[in-house]
Amino acid sequence: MKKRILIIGASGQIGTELTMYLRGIYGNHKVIASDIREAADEVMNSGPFEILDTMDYDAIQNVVISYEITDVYLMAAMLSATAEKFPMKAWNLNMTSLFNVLNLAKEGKIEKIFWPSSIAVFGPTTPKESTPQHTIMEPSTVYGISKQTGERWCEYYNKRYGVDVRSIRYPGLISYKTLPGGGTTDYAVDIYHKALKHKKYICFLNSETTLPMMFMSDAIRATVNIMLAATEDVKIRNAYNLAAISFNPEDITASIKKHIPEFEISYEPDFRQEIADSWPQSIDDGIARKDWGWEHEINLDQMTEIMIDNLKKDYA
Ligand code: AKB
Repeated sequence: MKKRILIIGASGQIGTELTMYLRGIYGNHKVIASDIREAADEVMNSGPFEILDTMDYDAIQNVVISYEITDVYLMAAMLSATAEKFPMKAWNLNMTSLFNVLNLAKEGKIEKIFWPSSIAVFGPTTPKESTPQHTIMEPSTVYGISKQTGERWCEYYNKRYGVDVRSIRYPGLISYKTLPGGGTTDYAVDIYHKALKHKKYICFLNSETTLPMMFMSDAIRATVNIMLAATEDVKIRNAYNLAAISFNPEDITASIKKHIPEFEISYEPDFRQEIADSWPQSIDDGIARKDWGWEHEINLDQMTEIMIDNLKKDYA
């Protein structure tokens, strides 16, 4: 099967690990990494890399044609906290990049798209516990509005033009390889670095802020599995709810203390508290489990062990 993949946003938190995972499946030269800036060494040194601005339709089209790309994973986006500071920039980036790849598919230049949505599509009026797939969606953040609008356009391009676009609503993602940037859930990565480095962490969310989260290996498997699923099994063409674990800063602190007993957390909530308070605490992902067999693997304590094992050498 002729498959050639372009990852846009390969320098980011998800893009870095997704590139390496896909290169492991399809071969290094079948997976073209791209970003507006250079990526991690393992990405740069293991296969093709292109500097690419996701806002530039012609530049994306040139890469698609010259490498005979079939599938695009569009991972470039401005996340929730940064988007509140730069609303128009976030809207332009998040929407233009999506239209660029949707239109390439509409014109028959690529076959399949993965585009990430987020739990940010939900808002303060959404049921907070076990948030259903189909429910009230009144996002109150710039990022959430862009993701919800993006979902509507994905479904529209699928129904109207037959574009094979697939999407999931990522919860907060935790990884040790690349730092996240500009998200509200980023504390759950930063806390491990600070626990190892200073044995202390000042959290920008309060102790009771429970949010849906997931370890990166689960998120990467979900991403690749929805792209591998038979077309008829991907019944939802806006974005699937996806869940693994839910925890608050107190829960993650207790988990870290099992390895670093002297670790201490204190709280100084900032503007990100309001964003977090508008999001669900847990997600019902039963439809993703039924339609294309989604299953998560990593729980909170397992995640803590993996994070600490992999980061401790950086702070020894
Ligand atoms: C963010 O915090 O903005 C992201 C997200 C939940 O989509 N991690």
